[in-house]
Amino acid sequence: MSVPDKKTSLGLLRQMMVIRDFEETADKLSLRGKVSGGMHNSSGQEAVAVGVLSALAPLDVIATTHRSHHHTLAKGFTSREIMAELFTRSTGISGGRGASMHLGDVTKGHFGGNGIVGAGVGIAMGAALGIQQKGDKKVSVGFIGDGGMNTGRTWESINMAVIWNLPLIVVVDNNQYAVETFVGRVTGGGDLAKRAEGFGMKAFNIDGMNVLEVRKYVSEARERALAGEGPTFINALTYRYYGHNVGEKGQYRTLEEIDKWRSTKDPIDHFISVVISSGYATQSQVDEMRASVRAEIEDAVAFADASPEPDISTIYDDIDSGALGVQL
Ligand SMILES: Cc1ncc(C[n+]2csc(CCOP(=O)(O)OP(=O)(O)O)c2C)c(N)n1
Ligand SMILES: [Mg+2]
Repeated sequence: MSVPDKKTSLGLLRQMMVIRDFEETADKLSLRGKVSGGMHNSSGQEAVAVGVLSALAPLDVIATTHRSHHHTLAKGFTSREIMAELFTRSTGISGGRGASMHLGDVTKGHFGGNGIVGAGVGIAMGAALGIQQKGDKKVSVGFIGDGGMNTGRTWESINMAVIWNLPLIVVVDNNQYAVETFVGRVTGGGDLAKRAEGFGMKAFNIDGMNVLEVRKYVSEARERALAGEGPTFINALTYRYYGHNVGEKGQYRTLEEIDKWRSTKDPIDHFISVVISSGYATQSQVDEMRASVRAEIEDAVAFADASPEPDISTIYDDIDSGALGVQL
């Protein structure tokens, strides 16, 4: 795997560190009641988010899931505006009206997270249809969890993307569990890429703990989509380090399993060794980077804490009353 230039590589590393620190900080704040409605921690899954988003152009579209802080940070939204949204403050990415599961900004190509398992691919497929009809030079990425792989809407959407040759990339952020259910127990045929191939699309099972591998497969998928060669399916194998949602006490996997993934496969540790062996940074420079990330997240928390709650008069902002057919 060829390593990108120094600036790009250090950017990838820093972005993964930002996600890890953001999540571990928000997790603790959630347990202290600061995060409205709880949250889903993506620690362990940084390479999927950063690999995908670093291969996209700024206005390419994403639609995501209930676990979306990492995708949203990697898309370029600030830790301040995302932390403020978790605190439901007016300075948040969704104006403080969405909280953790509804981060989004359609004007910047983020078609949102949502709490309906499997919905992200359908939303991204619709966006891809819009892109095709307008003739835009963009792609749409639908993130989905392994649990979402066994919902009907997902495959209906994939089928439409294939027959209409849409510029869609489906990325399975496959952390191997849907709440307490191991993916292998509920996935007929086992091999997700083969399943997608059966729908007539290019499909790959890849290492979702390796940021460069994710970036490479998504770059190639994007090139194909822009060349009019249609959708691609990418199943990125990764692992979540914490419970399904904050506070969950998992009894469905062993501590040894978690420790094995963390100690041998961690995406940040792995990429630090790549950056150091490429001569792009010394260990002490990596430590400095970590300290600057810590300062950034502390600043985000202070910003969120100091921000006001949204005014009640904004409650219907960003809701399309025409689409709902009602007067708001
Ligand atoms: C349609 C639907 N069914 C069930 C649920 C309840 N639910 C919430 S998260 C989840 C598991 C999702 O697992 P996965 O797709 O692997 O995503 P992950 O949580 O691992 O990121 C379930 C079943 C839901 N929110 N929506
Ligand atoms: Mg999962």
